[in-house]
Amino acid sequence: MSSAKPSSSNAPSSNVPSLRHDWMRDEVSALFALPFNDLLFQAQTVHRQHFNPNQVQVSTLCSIKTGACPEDCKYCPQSARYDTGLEKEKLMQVDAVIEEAKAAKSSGATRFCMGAAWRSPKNKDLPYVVEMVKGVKALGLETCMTLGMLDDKQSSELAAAGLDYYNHNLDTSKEYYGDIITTRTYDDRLNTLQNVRDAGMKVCSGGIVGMGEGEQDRVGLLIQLANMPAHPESVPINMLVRVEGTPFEALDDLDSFDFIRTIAVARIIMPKSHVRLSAGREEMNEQMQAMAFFAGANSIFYGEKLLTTANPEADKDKQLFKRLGIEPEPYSAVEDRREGGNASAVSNVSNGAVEIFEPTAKEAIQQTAQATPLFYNAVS
Ligand code: SAM
Ligand code: DTB
Ligand code: SF4
Repeated sequence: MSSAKPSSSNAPSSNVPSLRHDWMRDEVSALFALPFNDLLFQAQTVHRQHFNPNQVQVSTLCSIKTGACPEDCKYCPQSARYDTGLEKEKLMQVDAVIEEAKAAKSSGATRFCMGAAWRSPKNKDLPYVVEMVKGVKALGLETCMTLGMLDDKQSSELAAAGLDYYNHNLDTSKEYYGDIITTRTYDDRLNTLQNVRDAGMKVCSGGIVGMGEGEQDRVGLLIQLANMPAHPESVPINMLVRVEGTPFEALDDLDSFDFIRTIAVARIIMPKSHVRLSAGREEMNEQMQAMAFFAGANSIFYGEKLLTTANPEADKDKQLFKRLGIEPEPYSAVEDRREGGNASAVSNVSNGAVEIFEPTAKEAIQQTAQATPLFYNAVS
């Protein structure tokens, strides 16, 4: 096994297949149908060609505007159409958001994701949101927002403010979408993703597993994402959080292996994207989370709350990372991963051959200690 560091060379590797954007349904279905061990082995092999397998990117969520959303997404506790007992809240003050971001940074997050229960932002709200982006970015955090649908002007304004990522999930396949949401279309979603790309922001887009969809809907979702002209840099895979009062409160348990398979297939067909083990971790035991990391998940939401529902306690995640020898991904490692960017900075290229990246324990400790001391110190 090599202990080579990631090369800073720009030389392309002859052994790493180039990214594909022409995945066929049959091919992706065949990945889902692989024996579980074969699928995980393939996913882990691909993962090691592009990422340090022992690093996981750490993001913290903040709900900047909660509840009373006019949309009818059947999974969502924030829709005004369902009685979920949620207290609605107006748009947070900019200062309060910055305080939350400071706290997230000091507990080890490198990205701060701000979410609003809007169909789309109103132009009167945009100046406040822009100030939030600027303030959070000034703290040295990556910024992400999820505010609903954006037009081209709003996208450009957010990009100009310095917003790094925009989260906008496709949620499921085009075919199943109408069974989940009727107040907007799949094409509305795709249009916003196009506006985000055109404005030069990085795309965070994924979906939810466990909404009663079939395997072909998971295939359809992942093909939709992978066949975009550029893969989303971040692909959140959420396990449905069944919230009382929503139409999906009593759906059946999801088969854990189907969830892990979805992560593994996402890893294989979008090899350079961060795949996020997103909502639903509160319901997962540590073994399942470890399996998700093995399948190629390399990002999490960190902190006791997602937007309105529970997430594992920060200390629990620190302990889990420690037990698995996982370190938070340093901020520097998450830069410039866009397709066409310096992609080989994250794979290990030596004389055209791919080496599997496996840092020595000492290297791993040094990297982490430099990157996110607060996260690391708290568990040492
Ligand atoms: N309103 C904006 C929108 O829908 O794009 C942004 C906020 S919305 C809550 C962000 C994402 O959270 C949704 O696209 C969905 O994928 C995810 N989500 C919402 N409720 C969920 C639940 N109960 N379980 C899992 N994921 C959920
Ligand atoms: C994403 O894919 N999942 C996050 C984030 N993007 C915005 C949201 C999960 C929400 C889970 C339900 C809640 O806490 O309200
Ligand atoms: Fe509104 Fe977003 Fe929830 Fe849909 S997912 S109801 S758009 S907050």
